[in-house]
Formats: sequence, C-alpha cells, structure tokens
Amino acid sequence: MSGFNNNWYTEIFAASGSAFGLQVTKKLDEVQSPFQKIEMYETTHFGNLMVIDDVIMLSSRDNFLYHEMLSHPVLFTHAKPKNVVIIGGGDCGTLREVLKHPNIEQVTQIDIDEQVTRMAEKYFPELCQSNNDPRATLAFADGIKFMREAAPESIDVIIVDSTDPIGPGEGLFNCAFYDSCRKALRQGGILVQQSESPLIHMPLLKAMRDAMQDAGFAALQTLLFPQMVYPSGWWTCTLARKDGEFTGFREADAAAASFNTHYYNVDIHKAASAWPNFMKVALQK
Ligand code: SPD
Repeated sequence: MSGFNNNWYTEIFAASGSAFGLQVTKKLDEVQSPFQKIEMYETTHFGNLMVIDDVIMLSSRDNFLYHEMLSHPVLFTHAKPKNVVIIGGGDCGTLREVLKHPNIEQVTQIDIDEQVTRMAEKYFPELCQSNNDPRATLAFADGIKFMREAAPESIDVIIVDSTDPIGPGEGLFNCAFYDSCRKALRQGGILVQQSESPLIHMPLLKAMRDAMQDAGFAALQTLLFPQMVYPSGWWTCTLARKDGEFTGFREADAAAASFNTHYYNVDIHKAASAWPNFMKVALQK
C-alpha cells in the first residue's frame, strides 16, 4: 500500500508492478477536506511533497517540468491568447507559469478544493507568488459545472491541471466534459490536459484522445516530458484544437520570451512533439 513508512513516502503503482519513493525528514501536515485527503511531507532531497488521496501531486524540486509543459507549449501555440481558464491547478503552479505571459489579460482558476490552495500557500509559497496578480481570479467550485455553464466561444485556452481520473477528477476525462470545453472555446481556441504516462497508461491516453475527437476537436497533439515523481517518470499532456491543424508554434515569440523557465524552450517544445514508435502504433486511428 502507498504511504509513509520508515522515513520514506512510497507510492505504489500496482497496475504496473512498480513504485516510487522519496526519503522524508518529517510529515508536515494532513487534512481531510470535504473532497480528499491532502498530506504534506518534507523530504531530504526534493523539498516539500504534496500527496492527495495517496497519490503524489508535486515536489518542490521537480514540479517545474509539469507546470511549464502544461502552460508554455499551449500558450505559444495559440495565435493570440488573451484569456485562460485553468480547471484544477489548486497548487497554483500552472497559474504562476501562465501569468508570466504578458499578453494574457485574464486567468480564471477553478479548483473544487480550496484546501489544496490554502496548503500550497503554506508549503509551496513560491508557486503562489502570483496569486494576487490583478489578472488572476481564483474560484473554488466544480470545474465540470463551470465549463458546462461557460458562455459559448468565450475562452482562448483551457488548461486542465487535474489529478488522475479517480475521485473528484474523474469527470474531467470524458466526452461530455470535452464537449463543454470545445463549445466554450473561441475560434482558434485550444484545450490542454495532463494525460498521464505513455509507458504505463496508454489505454487511458488513447481513451482521452478518442473522447476529445468524439467531442469534435479538430486536431490533437500529445507532448512528452520527464516527471520523476509520477509513475514511470515520463509524462504527457495533450493539446486539442477547436479548429484547424497543429502546424507549429510561435517560435520567434517563444525564443524572445521575456521571462525565465527552467525546462521549456524552443528546442524542448519541438522535441516534445516527437513520438516513439510504440506511441505511433498505439495511437494510430
Ligand atoms: N499521478 C499524479 C498525476 C497528477 C497530475 N496533476 C498534478 C497537479 C500539479 N499541479
């Protein structure tokens, strides 16, 4: 069973017969919110660690990989993004990355669980440093309902920074949700969602892509990146265009970006879209 034992936090991935562990100096906190159990640990080498319902969400040391890849590729692919909705993302790491883009005028973050943000403010203050940016609105509500009720053609970019598809995040991985997102996007709009490990979650990745296509998205692009604290250490996000094709990204703008990133750059963006052969085989229609 996943959990804290003998100064190690270990997450067991039973379906793939594997596990990942981090050495812990102390348990910092545990809260049972109305939605989920949230734990915080201080680790020996990875800074603080957030675990939700026994699944590792982020560490201080390596969250930049995930948060940058969920933000910058989609924002440099959209022709002119002005307003962004983040579904989930309560630790505010994705929000911080999005707000680095000076052309973004408005970001609304909808996480169902306020407790995640309150604990991130305490244990990951660096991720919450832009929460008071006047362009940002933090709401604590049901992201599925929010998207269902969103005004048609009102959003440029939707970022789904969710947990795995169990618990409160489950309804963020199906055709009905993607259909709401597609309707809420403006022409040229793009959805991006974390889409799990290519090595051990291929059926889920395929099901997500199929559901996005069934919901009417015109084109998909799955990007790969490393993420040590998630199962297999290799992760993906999938972009879905409301219309048109993926024909590249605003490379010159990305190269001239006025802000710092630890992982993302033009070469990484290009490389992230290269698929290994096993993915080409598994995901061909
Ligand atoms: N297996 C865990 C996947 C969790 C992905 N979301 C993490 C949220 C970080 N903002």
